[in-house]
Amino acid sequence: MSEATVDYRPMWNELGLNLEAHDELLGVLSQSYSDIFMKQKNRPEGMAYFDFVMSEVHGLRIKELMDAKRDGRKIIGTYCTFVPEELVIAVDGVMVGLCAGADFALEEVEKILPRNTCALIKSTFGFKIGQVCPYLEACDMVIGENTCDGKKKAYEILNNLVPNFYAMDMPQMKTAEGRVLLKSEYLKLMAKLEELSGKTITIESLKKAITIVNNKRAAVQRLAQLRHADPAPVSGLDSLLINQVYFYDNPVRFTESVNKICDELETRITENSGVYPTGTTRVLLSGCPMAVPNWKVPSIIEGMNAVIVGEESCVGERGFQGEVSTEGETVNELMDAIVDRYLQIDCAIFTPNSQRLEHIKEMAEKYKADGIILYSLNFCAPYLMESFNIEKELENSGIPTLRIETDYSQEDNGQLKTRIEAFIERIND
Ligand code: BJ8
Repeated sequence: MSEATVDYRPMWNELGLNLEAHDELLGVLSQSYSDIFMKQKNRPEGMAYFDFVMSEVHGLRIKELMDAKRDGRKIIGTYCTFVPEELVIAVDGVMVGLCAGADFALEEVEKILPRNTCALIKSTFGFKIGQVCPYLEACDMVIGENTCDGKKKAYEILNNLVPNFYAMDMPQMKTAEGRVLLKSEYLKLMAKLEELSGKTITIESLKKAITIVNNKRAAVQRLAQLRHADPAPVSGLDSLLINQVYFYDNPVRFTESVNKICDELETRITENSGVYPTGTTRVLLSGCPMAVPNWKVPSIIEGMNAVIVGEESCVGERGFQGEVSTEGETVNELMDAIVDRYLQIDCAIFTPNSQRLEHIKEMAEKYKADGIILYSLNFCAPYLMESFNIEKELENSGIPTLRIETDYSQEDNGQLKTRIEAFIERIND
């Protein structure tokens, strides 16, 4: 997305990218980034860092990953917030999120996956088949988790396309047996990471890694809390962007940059200044994760003089809540602490998943949301199924709620705009 002065093409070539297709992708991303983000008014100064990261997301950050590889560090790609970054950092590895938020090579993808697969999975395949994702190509190991049926079965196919693919099983229920399964999967993953890196995880390396990730989570949680203010000190779009960068950036540098912008937002709150006027309609978004560059629905909402005040999503509070205790005296005790924290993630793949509804209600209250938009990708059975009951429960509690179902195309823009506009009018009546 950059108007890069450095020529990264030799590096992209070395990674085996299709340079022509990659240029095309960067062109589209660059345009939508400037249309959606750079046109916002009164952005916090601290957003300059995240604009820079995005401008170099396929450039400087990839160079950093390649430098790390040359230093013998391993790059681990993931598709889910259930993969503990703590374990990767504890073997001095670098973890990167691989979920993609744009359609690519759709025609080719639909030759190997059913059409009625969610956009997030199709996009993963499109970026691989089209050879346009330098993160994926830089990975020494790619971890796929058995969460929803779509991912689970798609990974059987991805396994043939990606070298060093590692499948991780997942429980479906948060029972004692589910906990045992998750712990045993985390122990297997730990052993695999040790084997791959040639490093042994020690109590010291694991404690240090836990602290790094706890600090990163604490920073994004701090940002989330500041969004309770009216006027909102930062837009939902910029907050989402920070939450998306969470998955790509160097964790320590990211944490510092988020804390820096939080300092600025605190000053804004003290001065009663914000990005939108006081009393602007406040919306909470809840549902499927939004990976870069999936900004479609947030930009529609904020284009209608409403502000998004929180994301109940894995690219948001669902993914970042809770910290891992560093209290243990052995690696095994710390592994228990990791399992305890991760088992709190209220993803819709779990049954029952009543915790999620409670969390949505809590967030609505904490961030003073006037209404909630339940966002699901087409064909995402877990989130679509849950959305009916959640809508009913929220409406019964007096919280206006809108259920939407969409994908990564722009074809339903008009319809979404009409429905979201009507919803905002309903809230304001
Ligand atoms: S912990 S939300 S990151 S699984 S949209 S692929 S659910 S059909 S992404 Fe997720 Fe981990 Fe859960 Fe979070 Fe399937 Fe739905 Fe597609 Fe989805």
